[in-house]
Amino acid sequence: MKYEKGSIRSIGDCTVLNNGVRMPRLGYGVWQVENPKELDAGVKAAIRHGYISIDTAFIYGNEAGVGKAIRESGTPRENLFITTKLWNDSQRKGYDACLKAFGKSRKALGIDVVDLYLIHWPQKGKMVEAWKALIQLQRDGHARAIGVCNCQPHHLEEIIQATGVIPAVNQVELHPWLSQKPLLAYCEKEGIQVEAYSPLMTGHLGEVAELSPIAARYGKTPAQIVLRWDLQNGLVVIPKSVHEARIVENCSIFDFELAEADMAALDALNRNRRFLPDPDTIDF
Ligand code: 1BO
Repeated sequence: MKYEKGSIRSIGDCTVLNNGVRMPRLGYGVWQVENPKELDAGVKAAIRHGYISIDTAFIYGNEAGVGKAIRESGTPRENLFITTKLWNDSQRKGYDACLKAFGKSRKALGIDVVDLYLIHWPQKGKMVEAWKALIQLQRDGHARAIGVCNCQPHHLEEIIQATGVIPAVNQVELHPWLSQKPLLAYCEKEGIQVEAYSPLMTGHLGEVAELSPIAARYGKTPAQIVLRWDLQNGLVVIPKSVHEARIVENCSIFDFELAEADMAALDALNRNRRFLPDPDTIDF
């Protein structure tokens, strides 16, 4: 999706997925938030500061905590956008196990309908059956939108060719050192929304020296520059932090716009460097 100058001005701004569902462009990610008190405080702070979208997964072990925090937040469920993900062992066990795994996640979250359900990692030879299960979940009204994570074009081709159903979202590791431009071009052509996880490079952002002068010129932090770069690249992005000040910092990105030259400068930082495993060589 091409960025239109002047667009994306508020935390409530959404992208429209390929099935018409609206998904907030900024979300709050809870990967590695294992401490229940930090999770509770983090989710509630995020909602208090205007985040609408919360991204969890079965494997994070915190779906129940997310569910509790959103119920206690006072924000009506229908005003929030909740994503969770199918873990690999269920995918490997096949179609019925995938349906069962979804039931478990939904129960843990304590919600009837999941806004977005994603296959967490491609598992060789197993993804088509899992994708069929997700299609059924969506047809039955249990998930408003369905998608995948960590997919390269060949993974996407496999499930699209087998089912004719195009994922709404592909959530991938994406940051200045891994800009995934060929994947973005493929997804744009197919109408798949790309969602960036680990946008702040799992704590390595400070190593990107080029960001500081750009941040100083805008009166922003390097993290805010990167998150704004994601938005202007047409991405959905889900930064994580358990610190309220950081949660606020990460959503204070709607009052400025990166110039084209700065977008290009960030695009040029790519090193094809992953901090997470390569989906084509994972062994879990
Ligand atoms: C193993 C989990 C990676 C981020 O979702």
